[in-house]
Amino acid sequence: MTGAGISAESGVPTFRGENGLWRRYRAEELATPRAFRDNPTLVWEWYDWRRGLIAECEPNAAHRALAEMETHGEDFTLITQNVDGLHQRAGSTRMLELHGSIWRVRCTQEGTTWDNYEVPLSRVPPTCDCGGLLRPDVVWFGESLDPNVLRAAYAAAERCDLMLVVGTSAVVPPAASLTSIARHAGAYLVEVNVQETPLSAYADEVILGPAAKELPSLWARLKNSL
Ligand code: BJW
Repeated sequence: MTGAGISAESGVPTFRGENGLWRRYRAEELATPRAFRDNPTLVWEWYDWRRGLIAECEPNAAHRALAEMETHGEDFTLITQNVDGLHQRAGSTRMLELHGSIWRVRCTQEGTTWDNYEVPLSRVPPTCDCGGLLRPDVVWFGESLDPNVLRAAYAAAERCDLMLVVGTSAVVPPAASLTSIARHAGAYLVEVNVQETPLSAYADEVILGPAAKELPSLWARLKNSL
């Protein structure tokens, strides 16, 4: 399971901590249905800016290590909280995007979704052919996750032998609960993070260091034992 920290070395800011500011704003201020209702232009300007920033970033060695891992395991699932699309660009396919994708839009009238890679957007806020306002197809604070995606993530957590938890502060529900589900089901839990988190106390191993360095060396060790 991955969080924003895995993309930090690609140049994508994380959400929390010292560098957790996205252009003057905190995610809690703009990643909400209320912020969108009050000022869709401001929210879209923020997303347009983030899309531009992410478009300039490349997947790093940690994304690539996970993409390689999936080609070796019989039952491998990559659960990511990230919306940046860097895992796919590194080659991952067996993945669940818990919080959606910044590269998908959803019509607020019709509920239809489609990919949109336009950077910068030609019109802010963007609208659908039906006239409805479009929104980013991401999960904002207080919104529900896609039940199918969440169900698949719970199932993967319940049956896993090994869970790697990489670059997440492990504080946002329900993603944070997946680690305890895996642990109670008997999985071996390894955390990779530059600092300790609430998860560290009950992880079987905590590897303190940057993901782009630690994950490839962990994978090299695992691969040798396969
Ligand atoms: C490195 C590193 C390096 C740095 N190497 N490590 C009312 C309240 C609550 C829930 C509901 C509600 N009404 C309805 C609900 C429903 C509920 C739900 O779905 N329930 C199901 C069971 C059906 N919905 C939710 O639970 C929503 N959650 C929610 O509202 O929570 C409230 C809450 C928040 C916090 C605390 C307590 C309560 C769904 C979650 C929606 C999350 N959305 C966001 C925005 C996505 C869209 C966007 O990006 O624009 O998702 S918030 C933000 O946090 C983003 C992230 O995916 C998520 C997690 O953050 P992450 O990835 O952990 O990043 P950081 O920055 O926190 O941490 C980075 C870590 O990396 C740090 O530890 C660093 O040390 C480390 N790091 N560099 C390794 N180089």
